[in-house]
Amino acid sequence: MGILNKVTGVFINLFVFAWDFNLFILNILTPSYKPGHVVPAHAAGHALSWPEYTPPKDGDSRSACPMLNAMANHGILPHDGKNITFKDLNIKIRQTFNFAPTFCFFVPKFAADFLNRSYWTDRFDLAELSLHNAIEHDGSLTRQDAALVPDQAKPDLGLVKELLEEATGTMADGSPRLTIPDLSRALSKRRVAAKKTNKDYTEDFFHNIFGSSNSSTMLTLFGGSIADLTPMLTEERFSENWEPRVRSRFGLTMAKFNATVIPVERGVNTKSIVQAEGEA
Ligand code: HEM
Ligand SMILES: *[C@@H]1O[C@H](CO)[C@@H](O)[C@H](O)[C@H]1NC(C)=O
Ligand SMILES: *[C@@H]1O[C@H](CO)[C@@H](O)[C@H](O)[C@H]1NC(C)=O
Ligand SMILES: *[C@@H]1O[C@H](CO)[C@@H](O)[C@H](O)[C@H]1NC(C)=O
Ligand SMILES: CC(=O)N[C@H]1CO[C@H](CO)[C@@H](O)[C@@H]1O
Repeated sequence: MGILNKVTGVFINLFVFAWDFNLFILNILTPSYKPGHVVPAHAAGHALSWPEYTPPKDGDSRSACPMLNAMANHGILPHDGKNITFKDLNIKIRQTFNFAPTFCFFVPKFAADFLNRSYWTDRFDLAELSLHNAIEHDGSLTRQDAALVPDQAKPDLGLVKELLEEATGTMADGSPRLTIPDLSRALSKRRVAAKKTNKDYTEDFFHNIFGSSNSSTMLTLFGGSIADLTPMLTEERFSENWEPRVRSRFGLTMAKFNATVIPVERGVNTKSIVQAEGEA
């Protein structure tokens, strides 16, 4: 990347963070959407009704990201998962998950950059997002490490089951809920297990933060609801009558999201897992 591109990149990021903070404040000042009204009227999933689910067919492109795969499975992104514009990804994740426009620009831009493509004009296939150590990293909650299972397109149902079983909280209706400490514990266990089974295991602060932020969406947008996370993580399917649990007018900002991510990552304690295994 040329120096001009780098300088432009820094300015874009500063602009996005300032914009994000403004939206964070606007969200405090404006009333939230009423339940049932989070997904906009012209978008798929409006009024709690999602387009039909069709599992991926042979040859369809899928990624290491359960939520993007689910969007393709419901035809919100092209069902074959191919030839998607970065700009369309921005619009679709905003409508579907009520992420703030800042986040919806930032992540696809980040993906375009690591694929050496233009955010503004180029296209991608879902599988390309699984490029190792770009966003995809070792120690994920729903995928075995890429060194062991190179095709990251499908969830590992054993890992998903272990994750869902960590839930100790309860939803308002009494059903099980994944809490912040549950998620920290699940990440700790996965990092210890991945380190043991994958001789090429790598971990760094940057990817740890990615891991905890990616998984923190389960607590924010899904409210930790195991009933909603089960179809999403096992079949990559939206549950009936689902809508994002963040109802803020300007969507889930990065600033607000950080309030969940940081405690999750701070709660990760791989030492205590190793110690407990040693004693057992
Ligand atoms: C612009 C869009 C996005 C891109 C490029 C993207 C990309 C990715 C990638 C590459 C991974 C794999 C990381 C790993 O190795 O664990 C991932 C994981 C994940 N993503 Fe996304 N994602 C996007 C949007 C979303 C959205 C909108 C949600 C939630 C609503 C989401 C939720 C998750 C979750 C929960 C994981 C963790 C799965 C695990 O630990 O196994 N992502 N994402
Ligand atoms: C991707 O879509 C564009 C615009 O519809 C089209 O011109 C192009 O041929 C498509 N590429 C592939 C590989 O299908
Ligand atoms: C992008 O370009 C960089 C620098 O030229 C190169 O190292 C990297 O492998 C390229 N990435 C992809 C996905 O092509
Ligand atoms: C959120 O936290 C990440 C990592 O700590 C940081 O890079 C980013 O600037 C923060 N974003 C905002 C909008 O506060
Ligand atoms: C939904 C979510 O939190 N996605 C994050 C996954 O990790 C990448 C790594 O940069 C972040 O950019 C995304 O914000």
